[in-house]
Amino acid sequence: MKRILVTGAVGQIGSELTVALRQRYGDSAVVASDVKLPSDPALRDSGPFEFIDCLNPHHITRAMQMHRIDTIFHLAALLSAVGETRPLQAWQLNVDGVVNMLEAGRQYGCALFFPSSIGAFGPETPRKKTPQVTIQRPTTMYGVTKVVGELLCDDYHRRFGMDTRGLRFPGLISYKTDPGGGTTDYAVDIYRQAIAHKQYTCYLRADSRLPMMYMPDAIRAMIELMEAEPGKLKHRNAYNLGAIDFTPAELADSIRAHIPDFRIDYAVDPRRQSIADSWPETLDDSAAREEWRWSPRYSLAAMTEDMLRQLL
Ligand code: AKB
Repeated sequence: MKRILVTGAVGQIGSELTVALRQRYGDSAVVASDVKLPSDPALRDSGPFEFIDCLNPHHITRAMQMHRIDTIFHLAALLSAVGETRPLQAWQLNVDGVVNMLEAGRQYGCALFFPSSIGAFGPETPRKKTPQVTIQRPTTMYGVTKVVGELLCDDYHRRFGMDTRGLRFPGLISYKTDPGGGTTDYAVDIYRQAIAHKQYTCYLRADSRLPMMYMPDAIRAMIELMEAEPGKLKHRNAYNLGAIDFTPAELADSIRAHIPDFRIDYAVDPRRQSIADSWPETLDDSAAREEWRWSPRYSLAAMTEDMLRQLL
């Protein structure tokens, strides 16, 4: 990785990944891109920015040529809950956008990272210790687009030898940038509300167990996967990525260890609950552990301690 392009760089993952990549490879080597300008000075002032709408191939090829890009982190996408309210837009951005990036990457000889998700699984998938290779029949448009993205990345690797790699992310938790329109977003909101009001009303049931991950682990996973020796990667698109799993009740308990009078109430949103009910509870990530030595660092207690310290 010498000249890197990050799409969706202003989003939840992109804003932290871009800064981490700049620290590792040099500020000028990492081009941030999005359809909105960055406001966070750490991102805005640390390196180049290009306006790229991933649905416009001219925007992409112009930036690829100008910056002689060799690696793409394609993060621009719509998340699950918002994807259910705007399914056509989710298909366009999440599938047509990937096709455009793959085509540009193929033409310019780039490696490409694709973020899949636990949303690529569905109600027929085994929910506990979900295997790496298993039934993938999601019941959300978001999930459909993630399965298509995984398959497209496989196809470009098989057909053109393109170096495509991907991860199936669990719910991601960070204190820097809020997620937007996901089913797992409660696990970010809860910390802010705990600090501001000592109370949070959760839209998922108390016992809804989902796989989750603290953002520093997710950023490290992306960089480690893209730096891994290609010959060792059998699955490529896309690796199950495990770290922690918890229910809203367990997350509230971990917050109570620091804010004893924190209270959680429940007002279940049937739309987001039914998405959560169709996703895995825990993941088998042995392929990632074996093929590129994945190992998460943050437990629930360590994440909660850090989140509260950073937000206070
Ligand atoms: C979402 O909730 O849509 C995302 C995801 C798990 O892919 N956080």
